[in-house]
Amino acid sequence: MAFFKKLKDRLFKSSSKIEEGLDAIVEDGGVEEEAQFDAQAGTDAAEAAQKAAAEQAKRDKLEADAAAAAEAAAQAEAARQAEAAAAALRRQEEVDRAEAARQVAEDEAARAAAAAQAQADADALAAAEAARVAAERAAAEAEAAEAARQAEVAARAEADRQAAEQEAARKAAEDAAAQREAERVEAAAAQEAAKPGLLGRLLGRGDKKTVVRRELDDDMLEQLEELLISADMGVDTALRVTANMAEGRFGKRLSTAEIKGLLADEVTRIMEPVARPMPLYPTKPQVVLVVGVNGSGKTTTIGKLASQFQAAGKKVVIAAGDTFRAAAVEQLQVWGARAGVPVLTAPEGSDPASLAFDAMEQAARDGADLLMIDTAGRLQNRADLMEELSKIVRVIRKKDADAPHNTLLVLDATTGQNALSQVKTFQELADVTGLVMTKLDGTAKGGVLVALADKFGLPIHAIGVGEQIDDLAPFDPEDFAAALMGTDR
Ligand SMILES: Nc1nc2c(ncn2[C@@H]2O[C@H](COP(=O)(O)OP(=O)(O)O)[C@@H](O)[C@H]2O)c(=O)[nH]1
Ligand SMILES: [Mg+2]
Repeated sequence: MAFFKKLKDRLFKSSSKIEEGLDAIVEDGGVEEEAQFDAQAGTDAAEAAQKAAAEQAKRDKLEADAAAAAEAAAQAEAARQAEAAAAALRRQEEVDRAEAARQVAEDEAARAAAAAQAQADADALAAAEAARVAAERAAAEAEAAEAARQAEVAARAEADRQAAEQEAARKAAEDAAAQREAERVEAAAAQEAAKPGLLGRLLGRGDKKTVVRRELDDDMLEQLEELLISADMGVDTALRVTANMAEGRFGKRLSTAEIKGLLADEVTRIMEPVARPMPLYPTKPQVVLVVGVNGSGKTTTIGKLASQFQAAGKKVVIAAGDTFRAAAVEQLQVWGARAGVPVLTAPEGSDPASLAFDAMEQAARDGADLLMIDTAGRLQNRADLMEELSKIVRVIRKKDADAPHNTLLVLDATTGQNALSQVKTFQELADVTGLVMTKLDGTAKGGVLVALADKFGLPIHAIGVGEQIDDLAPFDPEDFAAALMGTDR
């Protein structure tokens, strides 16, 4: 994972040409859709969650509104019923009270009449008068009691009405607060959902509420082919990759993230069989001949490899076989010193084959595990170069009939499709057993490595991602495909 981070940061100058081009292709004729969760574009899950939150807030608000309305209706109904009950009670009490007064008056009158009867005639008038007075007083008393009761009922009703009013006001205030909160939540959710959309667009990533999808048709397929070709994948490989990716998907709508994932899968499938580290044999010394055009990175790669093998406990010897330039020898000596590995040199312009022979003897004497032989890469005169390489091979075979055990062809990723013709040429000059591709940090393309794997099937041992001693990495197809397509890992 640490390496992937480095690869992602360094490879293709941090952003591959393919990654940038894909967005443009999908947006050309693509339609913005509500983001739906899909396993390929993990970011869509966040979008869906945001959308769900906004919808939930909306639902919650509707529910709160409905509840508030129901509450208000229930309250009004309760108030109405209470009022009706109070009125009925008042009416009944009035009736009861009148009846009671009448009864009292009657009783009183009867008693007065009886008294009058008993006292005979004498008091008859007085008694009748007294009875009248008593009846009048009773009626007045009853009337006063009724007035007091009525006043009390009225006061109670007024108090109830005021309490109901206060409760209604409190409830209304509560409802308003609930409504404001619901609106705030909804607005926040909407804002939250809108924010990453804008950012997502700027970054060209999928973190948006909507996702652009384009229906896969011939036009789009052609654009994808062109994009892959422009990233040095070569026509044949680009056609194969896009055709495989499109199989069974015509007419389907695809997002950039989905296309990246599908293309990365295709690239991984092509690269997996060739991703193999340089094989190590028990033979001592194992002879590694390093070939490639001038400037491809042979000397640098030898330095990096020697350092790695040395660190892994192998005893390494280097032969500075590029005797054509004095600077090349000095450069290798610097690398040898960095890696802590002895470097055998010969005078400028001397025969590299005789240096190789001496190096075989010394490596055997030292009990070295590995002898790495640097070579010149002057392709200007192919016949000379071929003669030089075959002479080296002839000479070292006098010491070991199976040598060289590995012939590494070093290729420069920034030369693009040219790397394909270099493989053809060097396969004619030498028996190439594996590839190292350098300078993948120096290009935004890198598709040529896919084309190489697809066309030649030669093992890819390592990739160079910088000029420092630890800038040589084993080749990991999944990491490479992810970095090439811009998918996240
Ligand atoms: N950025 C980058 N530069 C590299 C890489 N490998 C080699 N170089 C540079 O490429 C140039 C040529 O490398 P050299 O090893 O001399 O190539 P040679 O002529 O094949 O031996 C040098 O300046 C190296 O520093 C790499 O992986 N990344
Ligand atoms: Mg060199």
